Amino acid sequence: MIVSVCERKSFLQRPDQSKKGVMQYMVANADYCFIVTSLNEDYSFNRMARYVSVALQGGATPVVILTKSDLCSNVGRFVREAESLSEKVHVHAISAILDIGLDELDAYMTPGTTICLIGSSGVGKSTLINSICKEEIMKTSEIREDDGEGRHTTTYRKLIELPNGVTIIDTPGMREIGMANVQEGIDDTFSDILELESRCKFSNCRHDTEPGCAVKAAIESGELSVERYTLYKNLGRENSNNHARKKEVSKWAKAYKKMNKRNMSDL
Ligand SMILES: Nc1nc2c(ncn2[C@@H]2O[C@H](COP(=O)(O)OP(=O)(O)OP(=O)(O)O)[C@@H](O)[C@H]2O)c(=O)[nH]1
Ligand SMILES: [Mg+2]
Repeated sequence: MIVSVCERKSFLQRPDQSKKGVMQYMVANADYCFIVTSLNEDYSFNRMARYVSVALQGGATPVVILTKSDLCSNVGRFVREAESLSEKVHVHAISAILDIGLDELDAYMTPGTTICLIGSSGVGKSTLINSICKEEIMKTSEIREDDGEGRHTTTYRKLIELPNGVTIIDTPGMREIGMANVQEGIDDTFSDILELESRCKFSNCRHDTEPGCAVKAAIESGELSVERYTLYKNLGRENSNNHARKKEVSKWAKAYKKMNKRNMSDL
Protein backbone atom coordinates (compact mmCIF):
# COMPACT_ATOMS: atom_id res chain seq x y z
CA MET A 1 0.00 0.00 0.00
CA ILE A 2 1.41 3.40 -0.97
CA VAL A 3 0.99 5.65 2.09
CA SER A 4 2.49 8.81 0.65
CA VAL A 5 4.78 9.92 -2.15
CA CYS A 6 7.54 12.20 -0.89
CA GLU A 7 9.22 14.81 -3.01
CA ARG A 8 12.42 13.54 -4.59
CA LYS A 9 15.43 15.55 -3.47
CA SER A 10 18.21 13.89 -5.46
CA PHE A 11 18.30 11.51 -8.37
CA LEU A 12 21.30 9.80 -9.96
CA GLN A 13 21.06 8.47 -13.49
CA ARG A 14 23.30 7.36 -16.34
CA PRO A 15 22.74 6.41 -19.96
CA ASP A 16 21.63 2.81 -20.42
CA GLN A 17 24.46 1.10 -22.32
CA SER A 18 22.14 -1.42 -23.95
CA LYS A 19 19.41 1.03 -25.07
CA LYS A 20 20.56 4.13 -26.91
CA GLY A 21 18.89 7.35 -25.82
CA VAL A 22 17.44 5.78 -22.67
CA MET A 23 18.48 6.77 -19.15
CA GLN A 24 18.95 4.23 -16.38
CA TYR A 25 17.98 5.27 -12.88
CA MET A 26 20.52 4.39 -10.23
CA VAL A 27 19.37 5.83 -6.93
CA ALA A 28 17.13 8.56 -5.52
CA ASN A 29 17.11 10.69 -2.37
CA ALA A 30 20.75 10.20 -1.42
CA ASP A 31 22.32 13.10 0.49
CA TYR A 32 25.84 11.80 -0.03
CA CYS A 33 27.09 9.78 -2.93
CA PHE A 34 30.14 7.77 -1.87
CA ILE A 35 32.16 7.31 -5.06
CA VAL A 36 34.16 4.22 -4.20
CA THR A 37 37.38 3.51 -6.07
CA SER A 38 40.23 1.31 -4.92
CA LEU A 39 43.86 2.28 -4.80
CA ASN A 40 44.90 -0.45 -7.24
CA GLU A 41 44.23 -0.98 -10.96
CA ASP A 42 40.70 0.43 -10.58
CA TYR A 43 41.84 3.98 -9.83
CA SER A 44 40.96 6.30 -12.70
CA PHE A 45 40.82 10.10 -12.57
CA ASN A 46 38.63 10.17 -15.68
CA ARG A 47 36.07 7.78 -14.18
CA MET A 48 36.07 9.72 -10.92
CA ALA A 49 35.26 12.91 -12.84
CA ARG A 50 32.29 11.11 -14.43
CA TYR A 51 30.88 9.92 -11.12
CA VAL A 52 31.36 13.34 -9.52
CA SER A 53 29.53 15.01 -12.44
CA VAL A 54 26.63 12.55 -12.16
CA ALA A 55 26.38 13.07 -8.38
CA LEU A 56 26.41 16.87 -8.68
CA GLN A 57 23.90 16.78 -11.53
CA GLY A 58 21.62 14.61 -9.41
CA GLY A 59 21.82 16.83 -6.33
CA ALA A 60 23.89 14.56 -4.05
CA THR A 61 27.17 15.64 -2.42
CA PRO A 62 30.04 13.66 -3.96
CA VAL A 63 32.44 12.00 -1.52
CA VAL A 64 35.34 10.09 -3.06
CA ILE A 65 36.33 7.07 -0.98
CA LEU A 66 39.71 5.66 -1.94
CA THR A 67 39.65 2.09 -0.62
CA LYS A 68 42.35 -0.52 -0.01
CA SER A 69 44.86 2.06 1.22
CA ASP A 70 46.73 -0.87 2.77
CA LEU A 71 47.72 -1.94 -0.76
CA CYS A 72 49.11 1.46 -1.76
CA SER A 73 52.47 2.94 -0.85
CA ASN A 74 51.64 6.47 -2.00
CA VAL A 75 48.20 7.23 -0.61
CA GLY A 76 48.84 10.98 -0.18
CA ARG A 77 49.51 11.47 -3.89
CA PHE A 78 46.16 9.90 -4.83
CA VAL A 79 44.29 11.88 -2.18
CA ARG A 80 45.78 15.13 -3.48
CA GLU A 81 45.01 14.20 -7.06
CA ALA A 82 41.39 13.31 -6.21
CA GLU A 83 41.02 16.57 -4.27
CA SER A 84 42.28 18.50 -7.30
CA LEU A 85 39.33 17.20 -9.33
CA SER A 86 36.86 19.69 -7.88
CA GLU A 87 36.43 21.97 -4.93
CA LYS A 88 32.99 20.37 -4.53
CA VAL A 89 34.44 16.98 -3.68
CA HIS A 90 35.37 15.48 -0.30
CA VAL A 91 38.08 12.78 -0.34
CA HIS A 92 38.92 10.05 2.19
CA ALA A 93 41.41 7.19 1.96
CA ILE A 94 40.45 4.11 3.94
CA SER A 95 41.27 0.49 4.54
CA ALA A 96 38.23 -1.48 5.64
CA ILE A 97 40.42 -4.51 6.30
CA LEU A 98 42.84 -2.69 8.63
CA ASP A 99 40.27 -0.21 9.95
CA ILE A 100 42.19 2.85 8.75
CA GLY A 101 40.37 6.14 8.06
CA LEU A 102 36.89 4.78 8.81
CA ASP A 103 36.43 7.23 11.69
CA GLU A 104 36.63 10.10 9.14
CA LEU A 105 33.33 8.84 7.71
CA ASP A 106 31.53 9.36 11.05
CA ALA A 107 31.01 12.99 10.01
CA TYR A 108 28.47 11.81 7.40
CA MET A 109 26.62 9.47 9.76
CA THR A 110 24.04 11.88 11.11
CA PRO A 111 20.47 10.70 11.76
CA GLY A 112 18.18 11.07 8.76
CA THR A 113 21.06 11.01 6.27
CA THR A 114 20.99 8.74 3.23
CA ILE A 115 24.27 7.58 1.71
CA CYS A 116 24.62 5.60 -1.50
CA LEU A 117 27.76 3.80 -2.61
CA ILE A 118 28.61 3.54 -6.28
CA GLY A 119 31.70 2.34 -8.16
CA SER A 120 33.20 -0.54 -10.12
CA SER A 121 32.84 -4.14 -9.06
CA GLY A 122 35.41 -5.34 -6.51
CA VAL A 123 36.38 -1.91 -5.14
CA GLY A 124 35.06 -2.80 -1.68
CA LYS A 125 31.62 -1.13 -1.47
CA SER A 126 29.99 -4.01 0.38
CA THR A 127 33.06 -4.58 2.56
CA LEU A 128 32.90 -0.92 3.60
CA ILE A 129 29.19 -1.23 4.42
CA ASN A 130 29.90 -4.32 6.56
CA SER A 131 32.62 -2.35 8.39
CA ILE A 132 30.30 0.61 8.98
CA CYS A 133 27.51 -1.69 10.19
CA LYS A 134 29.97 -3.86 12.17
CA GLU A 135 28.06 -6.82 10.82
CA GLU A 136 28.26 -9.00 7.71
CA ILE A 137 25.14 -7.65 6.01
CA MET A 138 26.41 -7.84 2.43
CA LYS A 139 28.14 -10.74 0.71
CA THR A 140 31.63 -9.91 -0.59
CA SER A 141 34.11 -11.82 -2.73
CA GLU A 142 37.71 -11.73 -3.86
CA ILE A 143 38.63 -9.86 -7.04
CA ARG A 144 39.98 -11.89 -9.97
CA GLU A 145 43.71 -12.46 -9.69
CA ASP A 146 44.55 -12.13 -13.40
CA ASP A 147 43.09 -8.65 -14.08
CA GLY A 148 42.10 -7.29 -10.65
CA GLU A 149 38.44 -6.97 -11.75
CA GLY A 150 35.57 -7.67 -9.36
CA ARG A 151 33.13 -10.57 -9.72
CA HIS A 152 29.89 -8.57 -9.62
CA THR A 153 29.01 -10.04 -6.24
CA THR A 154 26.24 -7.54 -5.42
CA THR A 155 23.56 -7.94 -8.08
CA TYR A 156 20.74 -5.79 -6.65
CA ARG A 157 20.39 -2.48 -4.82
CA LYS A 158 20.03 -2.88 -1.08
CA LEU A 159 18.81 -0.24 1.34
CA ILE A 160 20.08 -0.73 4.88
CA GLU A 161 18.67 1.23 7.82
CA LEU A 162 21.16 1.60 10.65
CA PRO A 163 20.08 1.93 14.29
CA ASN A 164 21.56 5.47 14.37
CA GLY A 165 19.02 6.69 11.78
CA VAL A 166 21.40 6.58 8.80
CA THR A 167 20.32 4.84 5.61
CA ILE A 168 22.96 3.24 3.38
CA ILE A 169 22.33 1.99 -0.14
CA ASP A 170 24.65 -0.60 -1.68
CA THR A 171 24.58 -0.90 -5.46
CA PRO A 172 25.94 -3.45 -7.95
CA GLY A 173 29.36 -2.66 -9.44
CA MET A 174 29.20 -0.66 -12.65
CA ARG A 175 31.19 -1.40 -15.78
CA GLU A 176 30.75 2.01 -17.35
CA ILE A 177 29.46 5.43 -16.51
CA GLY A 178 28.59 7.30 -19.68
CA MET A 179 27.78 10.98 -19.91
CA ALA A 180 24.25 12.06 -20.90
CA ASN A 181 21.97 14.82 -19.56
CA VAL A 182 24.79 15.82 -17.23
CA GLN A 183 26.21 19.09 -18.58
CA GLU A 184 25.36 21.06 -15.44
CA GLY A 185 27.10 18.42 -13.33
CA ILE A 186 30.19 18.57 -15.57
CA ASP A 187 30.19 22.38 -15.35
CA ASP A 188 29.83 22.16 -11.59
CA THR A 189 32.74 19.75 -11.31
CA PHE A 190 34.94 21.95 -13.48
CA SER A 191 33.64 25.27 -12.14
CA ASP A 192 37.20 26.70 -12.21
CA ILE A 193 37.19 26.39 -16.04
CA LEU A 194 33.78 28.06 -16.26
CA GLU A 195 35.11 30.87 -14.11
CA LEU A 196 38.06 31.31 -16.48
CA GLU A 197 35.75 31.26 -19.52
CA SER A 198 33.72 34.08 -17.98
CA ARG A 199 36.88 36.21 -17.92
CA CYS A 200 37.61 35.87 -21.68
CA LYS A 201 37.45 39.14 -23.60
CA PHE A 202 34.78 37.78 -25.99
CA SER A 203 31.74 35.99 -24.55
CA ASN A 204 31.71 33.56 -27.50
CA CYS A 205 35.46 32.85 -27.21
CA ARG A 206 36.37 29.37 -28.53
CA HIS A 207 39.70 29.50 -26.67
CA ASP A 208 41.47 29.09 -29.96
CA THR A 209 43.03 32.13 -31.63
CA GLU A 210 40.96 34.88 -29.99
CA PRO A 211 42.85 37.66 -28.19
CA GLY A 212 42.21 38.13 -24.46
CA CYS A 213 41.44 34.45 -23.89
CA ALA A 214 41.63 33.70 -20.14
CA VAL A 215 41.61 29.91 -20.67
CA LYS A 216 44.65 29.98 -22.95
CA ALA A 217 46.43 32.38 -20.59
CA ALA A 218 45.74 30.03 -17.65
CA ILE A 219 47.13 27.06 -19.61
CA GLU A 220 50.23 29.06 -20.56
CA SER A 221 50.84 30.19 -16.98
CA GLY A 222 50.35 26.64 -15.64
CA GLU A 223 47.26 27.63 -13.61
CA LEU A 224 45.19 25.16 -15.68
CA SER A 225 46.60 21.91 -17.07
CA VAL A 226 45.90 20.90 -20.68
CA GLU A 227 44.86 17.45 -19.42
CA ARG A 228 42.19 18.95 -17.17
CA TYR A 229 40.86 21.19 -19.91
CA THR A 230 40.83 18.29 -22.40
CA LEU A 231 38.97 16.07 -19.92
CA TYR A 232 36.35 18.80 -19.41
CA LYS A 233 35.90 19.20 -23.16
CA ASN A 234 35.77 15.45 -23.84
CA LEU A 235 33.13 14.79 -21.16
CA GLY A 236 31.05 17.69 -22.50
CA ARG A 237 31.38 16.40 -26.07
CA GLU A 238 30.32 12.89 -25.04
CA ASN A 239 27.36 14.39 -23.21
CA SER A 240 26.17 16.40 -26.19
CA ASN A 241 26.65 13.45 -28.57
CA ASN A 242 24.42 11.32 -26.36
CA HIS A 243 21.92 14.14 -26.22
CA ALA A 244 21.92 14.36 -30.00
CA ARG A 245 21.37 10.64 -30.20
CA LYS A 246 18.44 10.96 -27.83
CA LYS A 247 16.90 13.61 -30.04
CA GLU A 248 17.42 11.40 -33.05
CA VAL A 249 15.63 8.53 -31.29
CA SER A 250 12.68 10.73 -30.38
CA LYS A 251 12.53 11.98 -33.99
CA TRP A 252 12.16 8.37 -35.17
CA ALA A 253 9.72 7.59 -32.36
CA LYS A 254 7.52 10.50 -33.50
CA ALA A 255 7.69 9.41 -37.15
CA TYR A 256 6.79 5.84 -36.12
CA LYS A 257 3.80 7.03 -34.07
CA LYS A 258 2.60 9.19 -36.99
CA MET A 259 2.91 6.24 -39.37
CA ASN A 260 0.93 4.01 -36.98
CA LYS A 261 -1.82 6.62 -36.66
CA ARG A 262 -2.08 6.84 -40.43
CA ASN A 263 -2.29 3.03 -40.71
CA MET A 264 -5.01 2.97 -38.05
CA SER A 265 -7.10 5.56 -39.85
CA ASP A 266 -6.78 3.49 -43.05
CA LEU A 267 -8.57 0.60 -41.35
N1 LIG B 1 43.27 -5.22 0.94
C1 LIG B 1 42.03 -4.80 1.04
N2 LIG B 1 41.05 -5.49 0.44
C2 LIG B 1 39.79 -5.02 0.54
C3 LIG B 1 39.46 -3.84 1.22
N3 LIG B 1 38.14 -3.62 1.11
C4 LIG B 1 37.66 -4.65 0.38
N4 LIG B 1 38.64 -5.49 0.05
C5 LIG B 1 38.51 -6.76 -0.70
O1 LIG B 1 38.04 -6.49 -2.02
C6 LIG B 1 37.26 -7.59 -2.49
C7 LIG B 1 35.96 -7.07 -3.10
O2 LIG B 1 35.19 -6.46 -2.10
P1 LIG B 1 33.60 -6.25 -2.22
O3 LIG B 1 33.19 -5.53 -0.99
O4 LIG B 1 32.93 -7.55 -2.54
O5 LIG B 1 33.50 -5.29 -3.49
P2 LIG B 1 32.21 -4.60 -4.12
O6 LIG B 1 32.61 -3.23 -4.51
O7 LIG B 1 31.05 -4.70 -3.21
O8 LIG B 1 31.97 -5.46 -5.43
P3 LIG B 1 30.58 -5.77 -6.23
O9 LIG B 1 29.56 -6.24 -5.24
O10 LIG B 1 30.96 -6.83 -7.21
O11 LIG B 1 30.20 -4.49 -6.89
C8 LIG B 1 37.06 -8.51 -1.27
O12 LIG B 1 37.95 -9.60 -1.39
C9 LIG B 1 37.42 -7.64 -0.10
O13 LIG B 1 37.95 -8.38 0.99
C10 LIG B 1 40.53 -3.12 1.87
O14 LIG B 1 40.35 -2.09 2.49
N5 LIG B 1 41.79 -3.64 1.72
MG1 LIG C 1 29.17 -5.54 -3.41
